[in-house]
Amino acid sequence: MNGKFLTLEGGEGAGKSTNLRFIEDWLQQRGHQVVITREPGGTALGEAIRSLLLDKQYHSMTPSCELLLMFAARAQHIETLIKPALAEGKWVISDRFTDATYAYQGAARGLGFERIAPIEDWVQQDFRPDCTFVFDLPVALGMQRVAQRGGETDRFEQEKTVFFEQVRQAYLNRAAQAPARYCVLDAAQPLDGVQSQIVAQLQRLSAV
Ligand code: Z5A
Repeated sequence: MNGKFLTLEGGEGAGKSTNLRFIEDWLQQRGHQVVITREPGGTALGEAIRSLLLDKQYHSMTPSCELLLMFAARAQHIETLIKPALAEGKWVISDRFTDATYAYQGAARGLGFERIAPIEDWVQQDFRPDCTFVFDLPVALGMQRVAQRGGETDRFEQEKTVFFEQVRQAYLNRAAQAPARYCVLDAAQPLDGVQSQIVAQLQRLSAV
């Protein structure tokens, strides 16, 4: 059995973490071996880099520093976790991957997609997800869900609405440019509605 690499993307509160487990269960029930991971993070080194990236004390971190830390964590993640798992025929599901870098650092931080593309090519060569789920919902609704969930905010969650509007638009633009790789979900729907959209796509993916 061949594994696939799936990534989950979207703004904050979009439901990625909630549906990661749903996807894992759905695939496991059909006999697939599944590895769940996240970015930034996924490895011991990557999780250490994640702590730096989310820590509010580094509010002066420059966009370039942020970008390079994302790719530093990703290089480790791809070589030591993602590719070995795929080589064993497992499905790998990552809560965020390089599309987040385009949306957050490229669009919202203003670095531009053209700065990111060569680094992506250098770190990943031609390695890309088989499918990227984009959990799309109005920014205000995502923020409301996060507020209802409670807990402490991280360095990114302190950004203003306009930042998250740019993130949302960047995801939609990227999905529109390469529709074969993306599955845009209406994440504003109740959970069962979101999950039936996911199942429709998983059925397509596991059939090929
Ligand atoms: N980042 C970056 O800048 N560049 C990069 O390259 C990468 C990442 C890889 C950490 O990501 C930060 O890193 C992230 C971008 C940046 N910062 N931000 N913002 P993260 O994924 O760890 O953090 P996050 O996106 O903020 O996660 P989140 O806010 O937890 O979102 P979520 O996982 O999509 O949401 P959730 O926890 O599944 O759901 C939120 C709540 O809504 C929860 O109470 C659910 O029960 C509820 N929920 C979920 N779905 C529904 C539906 N359908 N109806 C009603 N309620 C729902």
